[in-house]
Amino acid sequence: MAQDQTATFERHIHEQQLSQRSQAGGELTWLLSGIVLACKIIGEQVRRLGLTNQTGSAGSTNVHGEEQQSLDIYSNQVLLECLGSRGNVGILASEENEDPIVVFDNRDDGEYVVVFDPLDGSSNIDVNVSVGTIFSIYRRPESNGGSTHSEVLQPGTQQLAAGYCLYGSSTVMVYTTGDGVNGFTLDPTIGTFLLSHPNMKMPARGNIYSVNESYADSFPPYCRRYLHWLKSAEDDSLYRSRYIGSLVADFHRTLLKGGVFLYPPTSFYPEGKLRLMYEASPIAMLAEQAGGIATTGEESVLSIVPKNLHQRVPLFVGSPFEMQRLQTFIQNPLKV
Ligand code: P6P
Repeated sequence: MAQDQTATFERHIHEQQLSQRSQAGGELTWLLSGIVLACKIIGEQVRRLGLTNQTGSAGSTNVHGEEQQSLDIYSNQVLLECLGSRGNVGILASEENEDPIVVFDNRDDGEYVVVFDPLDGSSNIDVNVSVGTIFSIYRRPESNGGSTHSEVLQPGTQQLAAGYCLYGSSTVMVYTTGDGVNGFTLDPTIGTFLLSHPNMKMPARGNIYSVNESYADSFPPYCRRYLHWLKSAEDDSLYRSRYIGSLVADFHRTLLKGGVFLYPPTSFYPEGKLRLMYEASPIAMLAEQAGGIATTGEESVLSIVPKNLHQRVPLFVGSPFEMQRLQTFIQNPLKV
C-alpha cells in the first residue's frame, strides 16, 4: 500500500482537535508538535549512539539514585528546550529532575503541564535494546494558592493526552487525546511521522505474558498463583514469556499482541518500581483507550491521586481476558 505522505502526525492532531471541538483549538496541537520535534532529535542520537560520545554512564545519579546515562541527560535537555519554548507550557516535570520546573508563573501564559520520562529503559541503551520517551499532558489548574507540586499532582483521569515514542527497529509515536489510540512511524526519508497504526485496539485476549521472573519469589501470593496459571497450559492457551526490560517496548508489544505485562510489588520495590506520573499513568490511559485494562492490583491506575512526583506503583496492564483472570486471583487468593 503506497503510504499517504500527507497522513502526518501534525495533520492527525489538528483533525482530532477539530473533531473534538475542544476549547484547546490549536494550542494542544502546537504543544504536541513540540514533543514530536524533541523525539525526532532524541531518536537521531539514539540511532547514532555508537558513533557519538553519548554512550555509557554520565558519572552521575538521578533523584532516584539510579546511574544516569549520558543520553538520559541529553534527552531531558532536548525535551526541556523544545517544550519550554512552545509558549503555552506552564510547568515541566521530568523523571530526571527532582522538582517540577515552572516555565511561566502567569497561568494565562502557560496553560499546560507536561510530565515526561525522557528516555525510559536507558540502562539498555548501550546494548542496542529499544528505549522510549513517555509523556503525559495535563491542564494547569486555576490558581489554588498551592505549591507548584500541587498543580502537577493530578490523577491520570485528568490527562488531556498521553503517549510514547519507541526508538526500536523503527521509530514509532503512539498517542491518545482521549479519542482512541493512533500510531505513526517515522519516515526517515522525509523526516516525518506518518500514520501507520490507525485506531489501535488491544486484542481481547493474548498469549504472551511479560514479567521479570527473577523477582517471582518476592511477588505477593496472588501474583505467584497467577503466574503459575499463566505458565500452566489450560484450554490450549499456552502462554509464551517475553520480557525486554524496557517498559515502552514491553507495553507496545502488549498493545499490539495482547496478553499481560506486570511489574508487581517486590521485596526491593514493595511499592512497585514503575513511576506513577510518567510511566504508569500515560501507559494506563493508552491501554484503556485501546480497550485494555490497567491496575496496581488494588485499584485503577488512572484513579490514583499522586502523593509526590516520583511516586512508584505496581503495574498490571493488558487484555481484558488476562486482566479479569488476575482479578479472580486477587479476590480469591487461596482458592484458585
Ligand atoms: P527491571 C527501565 O529501567 C524501567 O524503568 C522500565 O522501563 C522497565 O519496565 C523496568 O524498569 C525494568 O525493571 O527491574 O526488570 O530491570
